[in-house]
Amino acid sequence: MIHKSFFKKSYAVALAMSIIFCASPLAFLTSSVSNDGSQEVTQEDLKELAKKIAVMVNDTRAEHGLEPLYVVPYLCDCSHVRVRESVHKFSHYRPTQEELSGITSDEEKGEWFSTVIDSNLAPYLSVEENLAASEDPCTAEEAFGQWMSSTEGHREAILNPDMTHMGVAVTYEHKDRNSETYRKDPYEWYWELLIINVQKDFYAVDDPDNPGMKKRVFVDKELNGQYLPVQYEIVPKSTGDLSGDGIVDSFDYITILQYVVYQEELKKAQNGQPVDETILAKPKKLNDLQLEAADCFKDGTINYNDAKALQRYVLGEYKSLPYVF
Ligand SMILES: [Ca+2]
Repeated sequence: MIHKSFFKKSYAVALAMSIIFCASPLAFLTSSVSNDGSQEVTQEDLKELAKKIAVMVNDTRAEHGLEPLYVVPYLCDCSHVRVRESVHKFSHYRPTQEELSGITSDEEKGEWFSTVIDSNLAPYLSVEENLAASEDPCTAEEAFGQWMSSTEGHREAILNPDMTHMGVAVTYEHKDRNSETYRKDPYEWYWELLIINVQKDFYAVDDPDNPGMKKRVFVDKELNGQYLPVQYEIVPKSTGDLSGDGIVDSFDYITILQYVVYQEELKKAQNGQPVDETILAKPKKLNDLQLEAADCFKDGTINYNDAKALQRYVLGEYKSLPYVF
């Protein structure tokens, strides 16, 4: 039995807070503004903004040749807790009970933000937090742009190649324009991005170089409910069209083949059989729609037969997909 403490836990805390000053039209909300400046901001509006941030994170990572981060519902909940805390105390230290009840805030008092994550639910090796507060109005593009042009670790957190999963939350807190609070701190929009590097799963497999011996191989861990954010998603136009360009061709075949090869290798690892570690090191990620499109026999499983069916379709042997016997 290999002990978990094999991994050293580090808090790569991006002390990454930024204050954003924005002044562009509020084009992204369908909400109304009332006389006192307060807005009807719905949970849907806030979720939409959070999604935009998640998509921008992955678009930016893709531009830099990095793997996308999965969004995890649990991490989004953690992020939501943190973004609400930020309204009371804009800091990577969490507000104390006193501070939450409005008593003066001490910047360096309280627990680290990382305590918001239960490491049993999201076993992380490192965690980073980007915070932003902005005046009204502000768009997701501006909030994100501010992080990317920051020199205080925000950009590094987003472009950290080791990171694997994220949670995002946005909140709006109306402040009375005549209040002392508003004069001191005119921020009404708060943005929070949690990025973690999840500890990999490992399996003991037969070591072909040392007969009778086992060796450890590592594979990416899946967190409950994880998904690639929607606007990042490829939307297949038909069964077999994994790339979403409306054509079923050899590129789609290669994509499904890579996916199947990875899955087969993963199965071998789980069964303790010798594996090709170079394959396990690069998981092929498909979104739910792609998985549906990859199921060429519509039998609920995806394996070499589906890859073969797709190939036969590309070669003209099968006239249509899904293939019906
Ligand atoms: Ca295609």
